[in-house]
Amino acid sequence: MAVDYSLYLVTDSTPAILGDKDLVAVVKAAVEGGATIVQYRDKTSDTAELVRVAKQLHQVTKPAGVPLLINDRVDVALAAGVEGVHIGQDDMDLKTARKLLGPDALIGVTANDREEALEAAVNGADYIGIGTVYATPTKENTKNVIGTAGVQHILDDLYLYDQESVKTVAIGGINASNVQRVMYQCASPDKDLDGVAVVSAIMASEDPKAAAYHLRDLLSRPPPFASTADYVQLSRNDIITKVPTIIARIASRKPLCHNMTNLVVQNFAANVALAIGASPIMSNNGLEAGDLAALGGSLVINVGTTTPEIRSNHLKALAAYNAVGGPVILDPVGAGATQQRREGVKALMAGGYFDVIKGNEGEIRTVSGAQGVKQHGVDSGASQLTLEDRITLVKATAARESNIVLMSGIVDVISDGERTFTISNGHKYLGEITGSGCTLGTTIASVMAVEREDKLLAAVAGILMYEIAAERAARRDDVKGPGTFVPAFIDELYHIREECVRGDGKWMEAAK
Ligand code: 3NM
Ligand code: MG
Repeated sequence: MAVDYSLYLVTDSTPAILGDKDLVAVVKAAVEGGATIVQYRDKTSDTAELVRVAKQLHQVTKPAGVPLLINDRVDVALAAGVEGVHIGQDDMDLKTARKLLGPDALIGVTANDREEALEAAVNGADYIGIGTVYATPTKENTKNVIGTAGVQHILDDLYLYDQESVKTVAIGGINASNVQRVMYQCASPDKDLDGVAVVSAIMASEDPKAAAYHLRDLLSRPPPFASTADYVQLSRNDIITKVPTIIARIASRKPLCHNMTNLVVQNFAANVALAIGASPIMSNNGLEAGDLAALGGSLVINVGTTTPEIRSNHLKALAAYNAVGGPVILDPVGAGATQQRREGVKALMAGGYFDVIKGNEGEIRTVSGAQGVKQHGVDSGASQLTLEDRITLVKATAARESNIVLMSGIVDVISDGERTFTISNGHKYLGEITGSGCTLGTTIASVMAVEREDKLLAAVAGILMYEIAAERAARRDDVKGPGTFVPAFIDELYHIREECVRGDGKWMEAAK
């Protein structure tokens, strides 16, 4: 019998989660709402009580065709005659459990890393519960928070070692706010996740039926921010012909470009947005982000001068834009410079989806998880990687996050995990003024608001407009250095926009 793992309910009888609700009634409601498999998890009751409750639960799950599994206890599963067990790394070993329960029983195993997952798969587990995805108060002593990247890594390995037939669910901190993103970002190119396991998202709900129904509904479709277009190859010629049309669209649609940016560049970023034809709003209030996201624009989150309070605003805004699929760019300024920044960037990436993550070499290395990246301030500093290594890192990080990663530098590297480009435009004056990285984010976000089909093309368009404008400004006779460069740069962004509106795309010939 094929088992549907999509919404896996793990029960919890502790007052902190169950409250004064009745366990059997909650499971009944959850099954009515659409839970597809249930695990009875009770770490404290006596054996007799476990068997008694398991039988009651089975009377609820069995008529619905929903398998019931018992956590840890093979003896209880046998006594209650349920469909199987779920065993952790400290419980009875899988082979013995299989011997006792027989070939038809469902047996699942918890795995934290690739070794545990592969061992479970090789020894015949029906499914693997992979976690802990996100830190959760529901389970004490979780060993490792592995994030969606960790889950994806395990799925990669299961495929690589010919274990793709084992089913997988992710567990830990999954709820309605992140379930679609978890499914989207955990998927590896060759093996998808089969479902999610939740405790508190259903067990702690006042209306478990509605909670389960809502989760099932969310699981039935991709997140609003998922790429809809299939990857199309983009030749240099495609880019040259498409970019001016896309940029002309900014001027005609005047998309809202919402910047939650640092104290240093507020004014400059607003001027850049205006110059390219977007409509800037510089709001750091997360509570109004829902209203702003509804206007159909895009969001830049720049952590240049962030604090814990600002971060909570960032997280609110991120959720609001994710909910409607509005493009969001993360600028992890100085990500590796301090412990606060490293943790802050982690919290943001765990808290929502970024369509684009843009940063310099040190920042992107930190985002990718490299340890001990030396970053003294927010400046880029000298490159420590070869171009080849930068390309490999950017591509792998984009594939891992299922998004777009841009590593800026003398040569910019940008990838969506499948398609990778290098761009060599720009001018050294961009490194001599403040806010050039931040306002590149503003520019890319503005383009992304009007080019929703191909996000990579949108980001490339933003970079080219920005960097070619810088080249043109630096060449002007009236530009003597960084000070005179700034107003000339804003002028040239404006001129390029006007040329695009006139249908004149000759400026794109400078693209390198
Ligand atoms: N196992 P919630 S995390 C039962 O990592 C369990 O193996 C985990 O609870 C693991 O959905 C967890 O409320 C609790 O976050 C998940
Ligand atoms: Mg256990």
